[in-house]
Amino acid sequence: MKNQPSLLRKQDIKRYHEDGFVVPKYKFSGEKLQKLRRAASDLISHYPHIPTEGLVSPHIFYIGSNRPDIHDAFLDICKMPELLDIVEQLIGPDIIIWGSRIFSKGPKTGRSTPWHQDGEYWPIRPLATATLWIAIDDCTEENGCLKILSGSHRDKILLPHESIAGSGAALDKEIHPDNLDERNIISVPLKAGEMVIFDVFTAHGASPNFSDHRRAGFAIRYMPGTSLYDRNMNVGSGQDDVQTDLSKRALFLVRGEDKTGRNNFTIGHEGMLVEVTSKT
Ligand SMILES: O=C(O)CCC(=O)C(=O)O
Repeated sequence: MKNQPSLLRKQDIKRYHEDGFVVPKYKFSGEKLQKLRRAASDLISHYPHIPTEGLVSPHIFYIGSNRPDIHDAFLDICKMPELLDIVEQLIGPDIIIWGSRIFSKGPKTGRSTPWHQDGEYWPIRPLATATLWIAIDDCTEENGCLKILSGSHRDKILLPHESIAGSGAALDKEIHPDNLDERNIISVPLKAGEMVIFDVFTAHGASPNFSDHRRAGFAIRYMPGTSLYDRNMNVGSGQDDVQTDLSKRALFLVRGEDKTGRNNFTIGHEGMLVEVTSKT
């Protein structure tokens, strides 16, 4: 992993651990950014019935699709050594890709992402994951860039979440505003190709897209091989409108080993059923 251009500096690693997130110097440009943009626009145009804030784990083949190439392109991106080098510095040498998602919010129509901690939704114990979120478009305050509650990961506790099912937001639960200290909220505007990495306990959200410009990002979920993806935990999809079965999610061991010896790497690799229950 020596001399990779993406390596985080000492102060970046410190920032991630202290604040719960970091924007690295490394960014996608040229062919890599083109590849991500092409894959995202192919995905969005090939699945017009799926709400664009909820294109779940496109790195896994969608059952019934005739475009495996789109899903392969996303898997290639998730496995890029530059990204794995960054993640290794934060979660250690044993790395499992277990999820990803395109969050694309159309001009004037893109929905809010309620304040939440990802750990509230995920069947991983001990809870651990670094999400690497890559901007596909320029993300600004106006089009709904990510907002992060700095330091909210530190105690490794999940704040109470309330159901907002049926509200039309991109997720179905939110942290009550009383639990969010506004002084610690930081907006994270990014240029296309830039990225932010945040911890599974870091509270975050985003406003609706009020602008004339799309705001799309690709989130990749990397968990350490010291955690178990627990297929017996009964968790919902976290969304009103798109359902997938998290107990059948495919896992990809991309570096090191499964230290738990209990993660299952065969389930789900034939493809994933993505069901749209309503379009809000
Ligand atoms: O892109 C967004 O609006 C939300 C992203 C998010 O919640 C996540 O990646 O966990």
